[in-house]
Amino acid sequence: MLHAQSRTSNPGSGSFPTGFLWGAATSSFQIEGAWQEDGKGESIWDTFCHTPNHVHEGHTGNLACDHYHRYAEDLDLIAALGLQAYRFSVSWPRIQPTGRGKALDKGLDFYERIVDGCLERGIEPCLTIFHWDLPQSLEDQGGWLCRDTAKAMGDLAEILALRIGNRVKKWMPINEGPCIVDLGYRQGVFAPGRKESEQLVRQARHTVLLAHGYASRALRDILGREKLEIGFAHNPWSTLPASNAPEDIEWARQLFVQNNSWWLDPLWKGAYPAAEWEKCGDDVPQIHPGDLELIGDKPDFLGLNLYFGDYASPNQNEGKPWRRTDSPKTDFDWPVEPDIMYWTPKFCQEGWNPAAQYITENGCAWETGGLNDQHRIAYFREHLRSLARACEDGVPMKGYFAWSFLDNFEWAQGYSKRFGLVHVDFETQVRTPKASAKWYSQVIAENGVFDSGEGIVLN
Ligand code: GCO
Repeated sequence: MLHAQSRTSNPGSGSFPTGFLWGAATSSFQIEGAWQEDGKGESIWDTFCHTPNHVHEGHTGNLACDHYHRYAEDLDLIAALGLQAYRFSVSWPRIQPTGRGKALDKGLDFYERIVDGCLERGIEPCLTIFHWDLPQSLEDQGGWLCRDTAKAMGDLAEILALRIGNRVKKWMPINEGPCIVDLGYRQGVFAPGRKESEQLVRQARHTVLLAHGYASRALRDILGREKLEIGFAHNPWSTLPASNAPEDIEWARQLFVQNNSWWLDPLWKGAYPAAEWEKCGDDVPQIHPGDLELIGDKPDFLGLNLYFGDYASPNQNEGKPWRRTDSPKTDFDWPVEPDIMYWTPKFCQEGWNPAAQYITENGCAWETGGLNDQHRIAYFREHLRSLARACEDGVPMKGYFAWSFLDNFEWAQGYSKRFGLVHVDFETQVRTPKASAKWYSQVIAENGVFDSGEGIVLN
């Protein structure tokens, strides 16, 4: 029998600050389908799925959850569940088929309907500009190794600002830089499937940061800085203290700050981490004058996508972080470590002091229980309890987005991993809220986690 409870943070009161924002998240490629409709161009994920042996059993995003046609029903469901905010992304090639030039009205119309549909239902639309579905044509011209891709994303931000900017406050130009770069350009397990040198991987990271910078500048110039909350939705490598001993906490904190400095220092300190930079010798990215000023115009909030973490102690495993084997594992084989929700926001606050933080994603893939998904409920319960403690300790945590609203296309895993609060029958496209959706509605209504369940127990 395995229990997953926070190992190093005591259960707090479970209540959240007044005004805390509760939502759920999705992304365009994972739910929309309609891959060739209304002039949409192909994205690198279309190409990747259509190339044999890249995605589980050859699954594609061609239909996905057919959200492109069922968005109204989906927004009704979001409203019925009592969600206060909906985080979604736009498909760049649906707006600009080649990633450049005139925008397609039909593409923009679709996102305008989403934004207005949210507002009509009292839901705050929160927009991710780039959640990985890069126009193939931009990839063909160099993709994230090419500065022009970053500039093009600035143009896309301008297009969006002009059409729907007056109705959207929270924007996240980039979702999960590390996945774009490490999985797409280093390991090649995500689109576009490249396996580049470390130097080029660093170059890609710089371009992604630059894209965040250009997009943020366009939004702020057009819409006014004071009207916006621009965030960076980051998936940090979380190191957690193996115990509450001060030396373990300090060790985990140092490792965390070091491991995430390549991404977060440029954004919040306007510079790459000098010590890490020196370790690269000549294999550093090319930077143009002004780049770091552009990138370093601080985001208004840090978004954290948190799923699992590793433990660390200076006295164990030669100081190197390790993955616990005695924690329950989700269908993804990710260990369940509720401590991430306490320590990660705290370490981020200590490392970069963002003005605000949101959990922009958190959730688990579990088929166990089907619609009666008690494992998922337990996962959310334990993670939210830890998060409540981080709030009580003073982290300026403003909201939480469950991943995901719907079961959807889980990238290289295709439809084999279900993260949804709402079940999708991919044959019929019928949506059915799981027990976790109802449980989450209650959390939202009470602005806290007050059920009496304990831990996650797996037999
Ligand atoms: C991500 C993702 C989601 C994934 C989720 C589960 O940003 O990694 O935003 O697209 O589906 O993380 O792997």
